[in-house]
Amino acid sequence: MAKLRFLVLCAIVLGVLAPQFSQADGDNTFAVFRQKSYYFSNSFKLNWFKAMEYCRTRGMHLLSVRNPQERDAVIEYLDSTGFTNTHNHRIVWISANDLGEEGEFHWATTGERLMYSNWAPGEPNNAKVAECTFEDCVVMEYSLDLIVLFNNTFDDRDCQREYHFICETLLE
Ligand SMILES: [Ca+2]
Ligand SMILES: [Ca+2]
Repeated sequence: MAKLRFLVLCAIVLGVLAPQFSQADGDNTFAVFRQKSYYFSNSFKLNWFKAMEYCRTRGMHLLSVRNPQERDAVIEYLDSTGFTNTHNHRIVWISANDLGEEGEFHWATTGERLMYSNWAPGEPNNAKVAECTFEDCVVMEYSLDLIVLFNNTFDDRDCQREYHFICETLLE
């Protein structure tokens, strides 16, 4: 009986401590902000399709940035990861694309048309990538380079190129 009580006590103590351990393990690529959870692939890059798949394997979705509030929230999250302090340049895949119809951008993970105009100057330009291949997937770009500044603006890019990416949980 004493042993059982000890086991129950251990289970309670572990249950209380577990969330603190998971926060303290240094994995700040996953965090909850403004009721959304985000995941930032800060250590590896994938093409747009594989980024979509990767997010789904985590039960999440590739990021959609549908308005200034969602943009602010994800910037706040990215700043909290420390990545901004150590990198002057950051490009991440987001779910916007015009794969279905040229020039008609939609958020893959919500199906909504892209209404938020956050394009970098001159974008989207549907640049030619190769014979019969043009830019159809969208990144959000941040750059402090002295020549060109990008303040988390959108740009269409070649879907096969590999970039970091952000997953999120969508609000109900
Ligand atoms: Ca295009
Ligand atoms: Ca472009």
